[in-house]
Amino acid sequence: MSNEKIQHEIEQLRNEINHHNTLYYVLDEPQVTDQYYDQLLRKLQALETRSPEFLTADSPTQRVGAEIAEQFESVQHEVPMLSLDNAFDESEMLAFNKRLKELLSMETALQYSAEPKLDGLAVSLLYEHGKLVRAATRGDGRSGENITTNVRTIKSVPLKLNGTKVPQLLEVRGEVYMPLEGFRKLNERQAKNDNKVFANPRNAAAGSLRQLDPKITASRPLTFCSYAIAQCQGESLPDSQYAQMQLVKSLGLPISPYIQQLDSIQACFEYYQDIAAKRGSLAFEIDGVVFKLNDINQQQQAGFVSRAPRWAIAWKFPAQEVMTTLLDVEFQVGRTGALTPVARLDPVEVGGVVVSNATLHNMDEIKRKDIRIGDTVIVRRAGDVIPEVVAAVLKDRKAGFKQPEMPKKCPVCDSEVVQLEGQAAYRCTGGLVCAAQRKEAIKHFASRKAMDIDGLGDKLVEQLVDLKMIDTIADLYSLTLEQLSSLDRMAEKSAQNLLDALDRSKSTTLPRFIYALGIREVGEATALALANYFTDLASVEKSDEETLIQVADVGPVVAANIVHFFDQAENQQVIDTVLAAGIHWPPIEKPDDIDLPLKGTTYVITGTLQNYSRQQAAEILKKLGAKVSSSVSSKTTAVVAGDKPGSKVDKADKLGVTVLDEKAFEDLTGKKDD
Ligand code: I6G
Repeated sequence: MSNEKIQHEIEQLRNEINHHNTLYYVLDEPQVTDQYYDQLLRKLQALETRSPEFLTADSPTQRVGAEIAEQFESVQHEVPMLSLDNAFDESEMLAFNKRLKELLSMETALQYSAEPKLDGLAVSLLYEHGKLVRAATRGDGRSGENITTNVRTIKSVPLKLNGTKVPQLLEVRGEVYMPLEGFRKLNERQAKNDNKVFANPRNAAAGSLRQLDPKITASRPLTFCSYAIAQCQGESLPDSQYAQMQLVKSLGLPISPYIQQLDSIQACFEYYQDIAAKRGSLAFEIDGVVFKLNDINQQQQAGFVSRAPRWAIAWKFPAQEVMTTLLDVEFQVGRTGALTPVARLDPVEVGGVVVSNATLHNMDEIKRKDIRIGDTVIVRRAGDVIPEVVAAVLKDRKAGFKQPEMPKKCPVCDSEVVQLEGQAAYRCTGGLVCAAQRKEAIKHFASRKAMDIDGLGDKLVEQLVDLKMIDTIADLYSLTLEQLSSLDRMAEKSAQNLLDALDRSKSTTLPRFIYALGIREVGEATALALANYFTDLASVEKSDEETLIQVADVGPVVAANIVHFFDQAENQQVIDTVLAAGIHWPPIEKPDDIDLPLKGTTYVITGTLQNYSRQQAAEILKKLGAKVSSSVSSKTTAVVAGDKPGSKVDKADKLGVTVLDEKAFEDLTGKKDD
């Protein structure tokens, strides 16, 4: 290929990649698969490697710089980066609107532009002739830090602007933030590698952006949303906030998909309520709604006070994180006997709800966060999740504050508490002796996705167990109208309704029944897989671990839990009793044995694989129809061996059984299953 042709192809590829970036990050309308996009990027990379003379800084291959910075340089903001005034209720919003109307001598309603306030970090992006030349933090508003190398790694920030009407100079302000799903995955990864876990997405975004090594920033799921134009030269700007943001969008920069123009302060109230209602289901955290005068002339007329514009306001939501005192830590016993530390708090309002209890997850978390009784703690309640203690405020700590300790005896039944090897959880050994475990098991049995016993709620189960009317699920179906009617606040009609619901629940399905038994780590999907594999309960009950691990979703730990559950005489007795009460389900047809490529083969997996856990590798093989066994015999098709395989490979060699390395395993199964 001639040089000219190469250059042309490079340009075409860059344009195509930038186009797909806009479709993906700005318009939320991707038109190609990730694979196709990666292919384009690799092709471009190959051409640039072959012809480095055509490499430019705005190429989409040049997001991650190689250099690790020593520190961030300071940059002056030509236009100060201001903050926003806050409002906390309708009356403060009305006062804001009134102030503006007076200031502008307006009799008629003011028009506003509105959008959710993302909980991230304010960043300035400077484009010269369409190319990103500088990114900076807010800092003190007059000068911030130059974080260009890090911001270049954020894929939603275009390195080059789109279109024919690109201004000579454009400074856009916006928020860098971390979506919740990415935050959750990042924290999982951090905890697994014994690294710092972030308290919230905002801290995670801040920590990720302030990395001196841009490779670390690149590995973090950051994204960007524009909210204002600070400077523009060489092109004229539209005269409304809303239209300016549409222009920003047309240049390839992401803007809020929720932005709206509103015709009155009343419309602002409705918008706020609407966003507040959506808050829990958004993919990212927001901490309020920002309202701005839509008319840019009016903005200019209104001007600024000290460090904030008079023409904009952030109507904040109730805080999701507040401080309070940790009064005590108690231990709650769950269905499987696991003891969860629960914080008893000085009651405090979080996100609009009074909270007096919060989870501390487990003892490892308490140690990691170094939380002590008496501490001032930060409590967080986001969306529908259970309130949690995220951190202790160390400056308030007094000598003598002690870390809570796991009790040696169950607080409910006084049985011994043990920690199983290799597990973070501590468990009560009381089993069915423990009223807490029995209560939880019954609640689970009655729950919607299990036996769906309408009217048998948590409070009623607790009452029935406390009054010794029922001990286990076996007693549910012999409850009488007389017994139930004798309960506090239970009219005869409600008692009869509950008996009818119990009767209706007898007609169920095998997956529901298996799930309802509450076997440790057997969720709905596993229960369904067990039911489909075995087709009847008796076969599940008598199966061994070797057979159970053939079932999709079942690994050695779950298999051991299942065998252990059915080995308990008390569990068998409970099952027999409820079945005798008339629980039944329709028979399951065994699905036609589809001709899977590895049907009839048996594999053993040993050692440490680089790209898969043994469980993942087993799942891949099982999905292709193979059996997976834990021991090598002459019937074994092959042994898949990772690092440090041990005696299984020796045995395979002796028996003449094939041994596959990870590469051969991938060739056999097609690809990495992710
Ligand atoms: O901190 C901010 C968040 C969101 C803002 C802002 C915004 O608009 C949606 N707008 C301005 C003008 C300022 N700060 C100063």
